[in-house]
Amino acid sequence: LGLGEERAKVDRMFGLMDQFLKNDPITLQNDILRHVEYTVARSRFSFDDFEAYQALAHSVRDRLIERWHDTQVHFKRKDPKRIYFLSLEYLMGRFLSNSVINLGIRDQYADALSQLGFEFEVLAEQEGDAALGNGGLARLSACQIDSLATLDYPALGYGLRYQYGLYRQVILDGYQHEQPYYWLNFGNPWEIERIHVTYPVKFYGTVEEEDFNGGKRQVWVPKETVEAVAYDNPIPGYGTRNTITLRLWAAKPSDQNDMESYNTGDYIDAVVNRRTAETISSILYPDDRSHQGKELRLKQQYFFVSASLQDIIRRFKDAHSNFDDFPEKVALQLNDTHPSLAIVEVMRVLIDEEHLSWSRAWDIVCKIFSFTTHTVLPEGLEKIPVDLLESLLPRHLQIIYDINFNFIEKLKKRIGLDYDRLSRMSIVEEGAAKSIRMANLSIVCSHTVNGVSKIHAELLKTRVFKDFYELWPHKFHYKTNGVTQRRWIVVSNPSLCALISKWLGTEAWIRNLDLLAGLQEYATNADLHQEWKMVRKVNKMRLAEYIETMSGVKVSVDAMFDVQIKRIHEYKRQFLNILGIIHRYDCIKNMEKNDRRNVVPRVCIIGGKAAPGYEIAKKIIKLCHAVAEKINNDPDVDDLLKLVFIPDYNVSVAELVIPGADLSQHISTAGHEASGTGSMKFLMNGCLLLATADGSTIEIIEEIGADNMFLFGAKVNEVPVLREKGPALKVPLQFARVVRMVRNGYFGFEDYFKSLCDSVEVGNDFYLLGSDFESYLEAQAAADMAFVDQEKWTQMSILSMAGSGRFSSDRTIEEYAEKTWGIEPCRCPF
Ligand code: F58
Repeated sequence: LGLGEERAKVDRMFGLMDQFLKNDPITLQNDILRHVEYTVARSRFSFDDFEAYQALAHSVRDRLIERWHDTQVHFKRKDPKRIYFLSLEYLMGRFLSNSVINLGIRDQYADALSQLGFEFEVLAEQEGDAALGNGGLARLSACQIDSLATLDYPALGYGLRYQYGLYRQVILDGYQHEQPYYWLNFGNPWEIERIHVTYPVKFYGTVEEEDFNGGKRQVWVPKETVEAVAYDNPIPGYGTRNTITLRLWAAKPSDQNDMESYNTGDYIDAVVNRRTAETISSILYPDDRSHQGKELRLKQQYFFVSASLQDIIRRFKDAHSNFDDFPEKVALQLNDTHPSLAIVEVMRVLIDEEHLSWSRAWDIVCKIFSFTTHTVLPEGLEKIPVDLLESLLPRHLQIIYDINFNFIEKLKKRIGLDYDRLSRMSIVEEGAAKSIRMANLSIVCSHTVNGVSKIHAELLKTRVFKDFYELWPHKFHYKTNGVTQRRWIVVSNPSLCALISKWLGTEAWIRNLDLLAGLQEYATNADLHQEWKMVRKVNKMRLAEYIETMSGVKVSVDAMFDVQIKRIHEYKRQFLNILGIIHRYDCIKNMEKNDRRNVVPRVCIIGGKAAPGYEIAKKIIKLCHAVAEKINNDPDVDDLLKLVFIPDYNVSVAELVIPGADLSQHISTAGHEASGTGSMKFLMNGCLLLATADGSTIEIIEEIGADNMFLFGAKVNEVPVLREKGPALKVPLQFARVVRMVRNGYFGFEDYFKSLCDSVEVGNDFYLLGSDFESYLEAQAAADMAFVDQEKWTQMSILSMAGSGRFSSDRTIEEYAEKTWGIEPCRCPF
């Protein structure tokens, strides 16, 4: 469009804005009641909280849809280069509060509801979490999608619409049990089913050779087809009209399979078989530790990749006819290796379906993919057994072999016949069970490999992907993770949000977190201190109430709330935390009554899920309960020490716990946590950190200074040296004592805890709990000392929050956009 025409069109749209939904209390109330009556189909004179929530959600959704349509129309007209974010996991949590806050209509809704006799907060509690992921990687995707929308980037997130989200953790007698989380049971008002956006996804079959243009070519003759149906979740940005799409695919049976079945006449079997198609997108793999060489998992990955790419290519072809333009319009981000079959699928589509030459297709592939890895451990890297791939995706296996052949041939020319190195770098791992190394495939075919923190990038370059770094140093980068302040302050801590805006005199920090630094100058201001403590106290009271409801334990809000919430893992060292608590308990027990007056009261809070098959992690949960049982019922310690385990930790539990924490623990063995993002959420809520120099903590130290946190433990480079020492490693007496208490049955269940105790015995203590124990206790003692001086503590707390600006996912996404994806904002004009 010419400039004049553009202007005219925008003016006309402005004129039409009269027709957009209004946000005054009367309109909102009418809308909610209309949805009660016509969408929820309840009488508007009689409906309960859940029905009110459903109606409320639908009225918010209407407003989301308006903006979402405008955004899609705008993107289509502008045709900018888009970023397609491919992730098999998203931990979105609840949508309601986040949506109304990003739309800027939370207060209007709260008013409208109160006039109807409902409280916004109470209705918000009715919503179940969208838990379509395991841990940090999945929550990071959710934060990044919020930033992509807020910063007006032309982005689309793709994922899978699992019917069973992350399992529910139920604790019985202190043991974890997993219950299926069929989260769609109560309907999902936040998604829009696109029955007309469907694509066939094919599996199995054979590769045949056929004549083509006077030569030969390979064609895949697949055997089974499943239909992918799009479910769109509008994601609103904050302070912008832009509302982008999170498109999740669900598997449905395809009519294309049915001809044969009818011929056999076995109608019932045919219909029953159709249902197996749906299993592809039915369940989220619950392991956050290792990759499973299972057929269903591979099917999920390809189903996701194939549907997303058909969608992306269709959109490209709507406006372009030459694939050489593809890299100008499309950037594909691989969130870990889980979607990396996309690389192979693009090659297949371009060569087999679009009839491009190998070299043209390869040229395109090398320009469009960027890959981010979220792990440190070589054993965390995904491998797919060749025999699985051969039966499910035979043509893809051929293409992988061809990519590898070309790569190895080139590599030989660069490095000569160093067979050890060649075999380490090969995409194909030879051996009894041949497999495909998905990380190697991703590195070879991506233009950029990103780590998620500074130290992570160092470890990638010097250890995990050393060979590749030496070959292609230019490919390796890092973008330190961040989290969205919209969810982690504005939604979850409204009173802190109001305080920050008041003291900064602006709400601009919600889109530019660096502005928090403006609070540094008030770090010793007495008025701010008073307001700060009030806010913190209210949040602690809310958390104390929750603890009492969940565990029956009454806790004092004057105690220090000390929190460790994250997936349970040996490397995250929840066991170290529990052994520290046992030590504290033991010390109190052995004190003179008078001395107990000097003890700083603590409420230790632990929460997190263990992967269903991860025995040691499950034992850690049981130990936590066994120790809690003893301590919480011991009149000797009374309010000086309490231990509570918060069951079924998820995003909405985190929203409640984080604002109420005084101290939080991020205590992985150095060199194991790629980044860690929980620490950033605590930091921006003014919680102090007790941490090892691992992952993003190292950069947090750069921002807020070591004086404002409690650091301990071996450094990354010391860890291998300590491990080398093996049985000669020095371990403090207190450590041996507390482990012995567990081993000897002081907390009961000695047989059950035996293997847990064995895992930290000298010579066996891979995660170095013993050698870090002394400095851990020192850091804990320093935290106690600081807590006694409440003014000092408050100052540290303000400085923590004020120094958290760098850890906004907005900063991370801007770095990706500029340095990796080459995309520009594309803002809706009104
Ligand atoms: C996490 N990885 C990292 N993986 O552990 C954490 O340090 C980092 O902050 C976060 O990513 C975001 O970058 C992680 O959560 C998984 O959950 C995988 C899921 C699939 C199986 C293997 C683990």
